[in-house]
Amino acid sequence: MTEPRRAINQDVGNESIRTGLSEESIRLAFLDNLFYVQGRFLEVASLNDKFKALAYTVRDRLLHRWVSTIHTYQQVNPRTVCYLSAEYLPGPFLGNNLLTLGIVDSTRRALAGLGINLDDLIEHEEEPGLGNGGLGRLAACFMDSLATLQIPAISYGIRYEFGIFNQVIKDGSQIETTDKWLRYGNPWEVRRPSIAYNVKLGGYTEQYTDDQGHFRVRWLPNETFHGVAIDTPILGYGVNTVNLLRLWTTEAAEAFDFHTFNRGDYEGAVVRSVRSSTISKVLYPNDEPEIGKRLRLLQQYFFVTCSLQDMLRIHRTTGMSLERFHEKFSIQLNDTHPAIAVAELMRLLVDEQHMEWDAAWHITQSTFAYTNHTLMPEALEKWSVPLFRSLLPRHLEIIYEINARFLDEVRLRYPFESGHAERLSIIDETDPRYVRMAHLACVGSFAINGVAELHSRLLMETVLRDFYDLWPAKFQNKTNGVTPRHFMMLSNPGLASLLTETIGSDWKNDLSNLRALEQHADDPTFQECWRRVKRERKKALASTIAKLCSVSIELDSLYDVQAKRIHEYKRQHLNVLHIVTLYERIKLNPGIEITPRTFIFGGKAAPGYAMAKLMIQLVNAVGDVVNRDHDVAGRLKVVFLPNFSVKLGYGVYPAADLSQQISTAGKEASGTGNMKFSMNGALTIGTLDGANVEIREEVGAENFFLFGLNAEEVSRTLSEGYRPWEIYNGNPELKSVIDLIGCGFFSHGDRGVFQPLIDNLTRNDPYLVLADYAAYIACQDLVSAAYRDTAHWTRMSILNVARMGKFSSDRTIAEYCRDIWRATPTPVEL
Ligand code: F58
Repeated sequence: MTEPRRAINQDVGNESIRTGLSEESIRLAFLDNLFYVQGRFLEVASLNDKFKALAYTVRDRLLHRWVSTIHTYQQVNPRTVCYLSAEYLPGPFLGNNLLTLGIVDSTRRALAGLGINLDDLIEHEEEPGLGNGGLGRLAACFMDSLATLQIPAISYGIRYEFGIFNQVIKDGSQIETTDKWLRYGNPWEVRRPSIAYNVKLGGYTEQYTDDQGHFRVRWLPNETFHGVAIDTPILGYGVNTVNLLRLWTTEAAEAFDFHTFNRGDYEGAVVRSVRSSTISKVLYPNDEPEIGKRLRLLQQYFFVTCSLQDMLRIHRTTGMSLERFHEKFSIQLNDTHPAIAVAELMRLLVDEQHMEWDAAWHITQSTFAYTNHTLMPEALEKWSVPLFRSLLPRHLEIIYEINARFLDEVRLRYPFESGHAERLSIIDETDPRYVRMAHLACVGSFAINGVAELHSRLLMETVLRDFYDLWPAKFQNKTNGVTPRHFMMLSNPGLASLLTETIGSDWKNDLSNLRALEQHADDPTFQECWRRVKRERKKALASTIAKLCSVSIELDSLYDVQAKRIHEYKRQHLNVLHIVTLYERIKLNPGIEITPRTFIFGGKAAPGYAMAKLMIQLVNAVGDVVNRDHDVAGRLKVVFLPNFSVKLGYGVYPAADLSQQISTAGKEASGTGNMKFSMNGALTIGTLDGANVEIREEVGAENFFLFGLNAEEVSRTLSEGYRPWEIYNGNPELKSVIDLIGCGFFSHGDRGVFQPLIDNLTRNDPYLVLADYAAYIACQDLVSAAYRDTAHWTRMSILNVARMGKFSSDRTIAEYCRDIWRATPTPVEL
């Protein structure tokens, strides 16, 4: 039996086993945690017991740095960035924390000494799926960069009990199941019962005059509950800075409502407490906001009020006057989901702190900055005024007041023009009236930014044009980035080692140093190593695919990957049209020379988005036929990887040869998957959309496969009366592909299954799939030819990686710090 007692309170050499980083300390700490936290001996411990024992061991070391960080901040009182986001997708923590602490190797050896394989424990971890896609993942990349750049920051959000649903593919269709990520406990979080705030809801407001004769308003809610903080430490790479991910969970203010209980309504009392505890239960699995979802507005208000109350508490501890709140904090609104914060901060300052309106408004407008992530008009959040009034009556009054003052300013600015006030108003005056959250965010913020150059320009020209005319200086661009720690070092250690051997390790903290690779791009020996790394990752992905999809794939085929949320504007169906085109070409001409390809898809569809679900069905239906057909064996395979996640992404990005970024130009705000692929040596086939434009600029047009209409051509085509039917009839290859799908060839003769999709494409085609089809196919033919020239392909792959420096989230965060937050590094000594 392994002796845990040996470990208790022991020091190893001059290290404490709680904090030491040596192999011996880690091994003893592991056994200690296994026994005293899990109550287990090694001999009977399950994989999960071992995972948690290691996680606690690592967490101790994080907490050590956390204490030092807090201590430093207490002394320095630095300016602090507060990131408000309804979503976070941090991925699994274990591997990353080992990496940032620099103890991967010592931990591996410590465990090996106990007969445990570290990779099994890393693989075991279930990730928090607290987000839908790009927006939540961006927030996680930002946390890593903020900590690595030593910027004091708190990321606030919601600790959903159930994250994004698990996707199961049954008979080719998506089935959703509950994500019970907390089932076996979460070793990374620290619950803070003493950091709890009241959250009020509903009721009405009342005017009164206070003792000093001031006119005031009070809010008399009909419900109150608690938000409690649950913290996760976020350590920067190679530094001691630990920032906070502070997520709020709901708790009934009382176990149950005694007042109601005493009146004999036991059930009513319990129902109330159950109702409030549902607020942080589940993440909305949509990639568009759902108008009228009461619970969603509740969630937004819930996490915003807890976060602002928390900032006010922290601010009080600094001894600074309330008038200087905006000097201490800069608050970033991650899209409009937390935009209610503008009204809530006003309420807290005016109603609760009894500040004058103008002073409070000055603080509010100096504190907030707003990031927009979408141009799609249907995705701009708005709440009906009646719903808003029923939940947040005081906020509605405050918004009306903000709006009245704002519209006065607008009328002064445009005295003779009609229409501006109506278009800019925070309230949309249609029946029923709506609160436009993007307008509230714009009015309440000192800075507004898009997430790629094209997106920021289109924002200024289209959805926020009137705001841009009014306040051009507020507008900025901050092109997204992703963290190279997660998406290169952690997920592609083979590539990371090769890079470090070749150019040294400076690239890890400054990705622009990858440029030094350029001089090796044509070196045959280096190219050989480069291909070996890629091949290893392709092999690993092949075995994942064999396990998850029971499909065996050819290692030498071109891995052609599209992994992202399923949406018509992202055009997974355009990808399928290409697959069917190749399939038909082989069937018609079996001897045809074709570059062998494996098409890999991954991504979830919103449960209520029928067309997206049909697109998943189409991928699987085509895959079923293609993968079984002996005529194409060895040349085409199609797989749909179920339940795409950050963790699966770690296996996918490094293995890809080709990255599909084929959205309709003008629709994808930025994209970040495009960066992850390219950073790992995949070449991109893409449109001039989002950050693709800048990726192409950086890597060079000759190393990027561009096709399709640009954003201006897209809007012109649509406004001139687009007729997809004519394109369908005018292109025989396209027609025969669509007809093959339509005649039931991929659906056991059932012509009905894919008819809605075909009708949509041939009659309506809002995302111009058919308009771009011919250009896409021609471009894919170029890809196929290019892949056959191995040395040239490898050169392009190397140059892609070498020129990706711009797309590190460290660069993005440095720009936010400089241009928006005015935040500077605060180093922490241990
Ligand atoms: C994404 N938005 C953009 N929204 O689509 C993508 O282009 C961009 O790269 C990324 O943000 C980061 O800037 C996105 O992921 C959501 O998932 C929201 C979830 C909640 C409802 C509204 C959409």
